[in-house]
Amino acid sequence: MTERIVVVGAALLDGGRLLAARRSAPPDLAGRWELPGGKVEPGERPEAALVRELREELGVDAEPVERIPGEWPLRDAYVLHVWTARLRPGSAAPAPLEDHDELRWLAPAEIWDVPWLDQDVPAVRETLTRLTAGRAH
Ligand code: DCM
Repeated sequence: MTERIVVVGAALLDGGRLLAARRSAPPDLAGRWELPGGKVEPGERPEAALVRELREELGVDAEPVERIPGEWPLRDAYVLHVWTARLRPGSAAPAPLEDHDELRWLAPAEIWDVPWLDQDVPAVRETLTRLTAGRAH
């Protein structure tokens, strides 16, 4: 059986806005926007992977809040899981340190202003539902 590799993505929320990150690589994904994150390493808990990836990619100190129900297939054996997350007090502001060349905090009315990766769209839609219901901040 092919091993399934989980990629964790973060719906990072602050003040009712969602962080979107524009990929700079690889060429077929560059220019599209995603929920930042990356691959869970062998033996690593997904929540720990999320915190690690956000530190590496954005320089922030974040904490996972809750899993968005569902999973979405990526290329090969990868599958995307998404958590909402927030910045811990005292965290630096996010910066595009690797993988991304632009970041935007999107208010609910702006969520669809950027071309998201297709596979991220269902999780973004679910996050928007939570934001507008006032259940995630
Ligand atoms: N990926 C994705 N959506 C995300 C995060 C990652 O589709 N929100 C994909 C892009 C890569 C793979 O997962 O094909 C691994 O991501 P990375 O290169 O960031 O480790």
